Amino acid sequence: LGFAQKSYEPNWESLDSRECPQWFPDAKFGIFIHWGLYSVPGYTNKGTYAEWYWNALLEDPNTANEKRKLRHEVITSFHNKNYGADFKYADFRKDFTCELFNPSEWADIFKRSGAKYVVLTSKHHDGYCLWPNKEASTSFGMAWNSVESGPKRDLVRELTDAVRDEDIKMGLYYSIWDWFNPYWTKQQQQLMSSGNMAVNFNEKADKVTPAKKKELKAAKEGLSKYVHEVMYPQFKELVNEYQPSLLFSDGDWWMNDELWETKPMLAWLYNNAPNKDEVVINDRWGKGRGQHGGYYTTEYGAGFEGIDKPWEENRGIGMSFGVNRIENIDDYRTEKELLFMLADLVSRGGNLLLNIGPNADGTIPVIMQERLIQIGNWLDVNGEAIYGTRANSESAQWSEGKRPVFSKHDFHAGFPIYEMTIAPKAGNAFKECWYTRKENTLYALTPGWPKNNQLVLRNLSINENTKVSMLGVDKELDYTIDNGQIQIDLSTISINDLPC
Ligand code: FUL
Repeated sequence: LGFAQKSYEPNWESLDSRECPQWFPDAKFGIFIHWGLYSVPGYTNKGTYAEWYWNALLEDPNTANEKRKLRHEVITSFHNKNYGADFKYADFRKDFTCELFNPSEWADIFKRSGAKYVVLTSKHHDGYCLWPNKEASTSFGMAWNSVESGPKRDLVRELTDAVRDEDIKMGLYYSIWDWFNPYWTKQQQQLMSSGNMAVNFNEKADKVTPAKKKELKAAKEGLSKYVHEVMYPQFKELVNEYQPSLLFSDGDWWMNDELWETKPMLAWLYNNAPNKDEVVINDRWGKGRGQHGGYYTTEYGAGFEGIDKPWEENRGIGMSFGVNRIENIDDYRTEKELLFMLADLVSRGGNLLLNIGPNADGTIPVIMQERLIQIGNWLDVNGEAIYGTRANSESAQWSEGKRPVFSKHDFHAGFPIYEMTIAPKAGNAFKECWYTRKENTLYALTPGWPKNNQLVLRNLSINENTKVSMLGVDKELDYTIDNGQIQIDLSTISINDLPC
């Protein structure tokens, strides 16, 4: 008998027919890392992304919307005051020193956080690479990678090895969009720095002047050169050399998947990657989010509900991905908020990819370390209700009280309103609860201890043979069932029984 391996074609129907490898929906919790030249200034106005520093600096305020205009002004004045108007973004290379970067210390913290995967920015939109490659050396006409400049270290290699040593999956973020790649034409570069404006290559022939036609042709050639001479080689090198378990593509919205030529690249990945059975991809390949790819993403958003596709919400602990040094304690999510967020996302079948923004010297801000360890301490006891679970679609969720209200996916949205999930309703029992499921076990995650030690859950199909217990406490709990309502008696648990 011959078992032919399925081979994938460069179209979405074929690519989408590939099941997302199981390790991903089982993992539930990952750590995102945004680290690069932008970590040197580590600055932006609150509520915007610090890793967009260069773009904001070069932005044309006359064509930018209000929000971008403000960011441009704030960053320009900060930059001129502290570095001088002649100081170029590329000059930050000498200060991206990473002299305190200790990959095994990072990996140890990740291990203690309970994260099952890590995703590092191998190249963000600024094009600067954290691994050595020919394209980020010669095509820029200057050293545009961390081995030939900055720390002189292959940061992707060092972190990949350390993370794998801790038995955590290593993934890479790779921006297919590179703002100011020299292969872009002048016009393209201008467009790139003036907002999220896509080049319209399809302008109607009768509306296009000969000069514009020439410009578009040059832009198209520049793009194709970029795709074939920069993006493809870099992507293939990352896959072959580092064998990332996950590829988080980004920056796709600027053009469509035909122009980016991402489908052939993905068919190559699925057919030829050395680790093709385990590699997972996200959904940012030029066809909108939540449409195609291995799993769907939201960003500072609410995630999804009731879909079969694996998905992941990604966000910072504060308001930015790259470190923003002006964020203060109140800008960071608390332990409780993060745990509620995790429980809520996982109860709907999603993952949380929580971002940290290390400093340019290679240290991780201590508050970020602390939050990760706090999550890990909770997962040490309660991980069984998280890892490897699935959404519990059968039983009611949030049977009483309101479900949280989330802001719709919004590019720079603040925080969804998790607060309201916390407040207990009047009465003597918490009714709010998140459910997850694994085989025959249903897990109920409650946001607090119920008054009178009586936890009431509704609309669950439970019978007298069901055993009820609390994770971390070695006791069976008594309960009564009344009309689909189950009342669990927690009075036998004393504070000393609780592991955390
Ligand atoms: C966005 C990027 O523009 C942000 O800078 C960040 O990397 C986030 C994860 O994706 O689309």
